[in-house]
Amino acid sequence: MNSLGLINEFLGQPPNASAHGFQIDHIIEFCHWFMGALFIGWSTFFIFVLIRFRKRRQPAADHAGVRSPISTHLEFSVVLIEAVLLLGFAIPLWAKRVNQFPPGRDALLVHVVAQQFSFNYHLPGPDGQFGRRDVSFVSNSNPLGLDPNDPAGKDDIVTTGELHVPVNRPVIVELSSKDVIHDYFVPDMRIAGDAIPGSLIPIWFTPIKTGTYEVICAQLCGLGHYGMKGTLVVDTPQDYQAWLKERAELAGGTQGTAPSPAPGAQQQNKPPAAAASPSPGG
Ligand SMILES: [Cu+2]
Repeated sequence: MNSLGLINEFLGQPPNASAHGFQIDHIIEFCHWFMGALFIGWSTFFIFVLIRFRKRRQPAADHAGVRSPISTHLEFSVVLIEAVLLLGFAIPLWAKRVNQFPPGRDALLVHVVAQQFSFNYHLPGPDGQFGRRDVSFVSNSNPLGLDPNDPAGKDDIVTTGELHVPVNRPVIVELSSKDVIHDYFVPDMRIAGDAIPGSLIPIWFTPIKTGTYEVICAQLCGLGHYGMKGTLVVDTPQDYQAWLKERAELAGGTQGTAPSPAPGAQQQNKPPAAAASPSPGG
C-alpha cells in the first residue's frame, strides 16, 4: 500500500476512487518496479561490457565468439517467462476486468456520445427505457437525435458536460461518437475507452468515494481537444435521486417546447380545460 501510494504520487496519479482501481494501481506499480530492475540490470551489464571489452584489454577480435550454450538457455527462459505472463496473467485479467460486465439489473447504464468538443450523456429517465435515436433528428436543440415520436424517449434525460452517478453501484458507460474518435478517460476511476463513430463500446466501473472528478478526452480529436473536459459527480443515493429528479423536470420542460405540435398542443389545452371544469362544477 505504501509503495503503491509512492509510485502513484511520483507518476502524478490522482488517488483511486473506484472498486477495481487498486488492481490497476498494483499492475502499474509492479510494472514500474520491474522496469526499474531491468534498467539497473541492463545498465550494469552495458557498463561492464564497455570496460571488459575495451580496446586496450582486447586488441584482437575473437572470431569464434561465445561457445557456451548459456545464452540460448537464457533466451528460451525469457520466452517462457513472457508466455506465462501473457497467457497466465494478462489474458485472464483482461477477460475478468474488461469482458465480464456486472449484471444489467444492478448496474446503471449511461450512453455517452462524444462530439467535438464535449461529452453528451443520455439516461433512460424514470421509465428505464432509452428512446430511439436517429441521426436525421440531430439539431442544436436535440444534440443526440432523439426520436420525438418514440414514447420511450419522452422522459429521457440528455445532458452535456456533467454526469452524476450514485456511489457503490456499478456504472456501465456505452461509448459512441458523432464525429471523430475521442476517448472517455476518468483518471480517478482508472477507466478509459475510445468513443468511435459507428461503434458502441461499453466500459464499466464502480465508484467507491463520493466527490467531483474530472473527465478528459484522451484522444487528439481536433483543435479544441485541450478543452474537451467534463465532470463526473459521485453522489450519495439521496443526492443522486435529487439530481435525477431535477434533470427529469428540466428534460420535461425542454421537451414540451422542442418537438413542436403534440406535447405543446396538449400543454396549451390543459389549462383552459382545467379552468373550464371547475366552473360548471362550482
Ligand atoms: Cu475528443
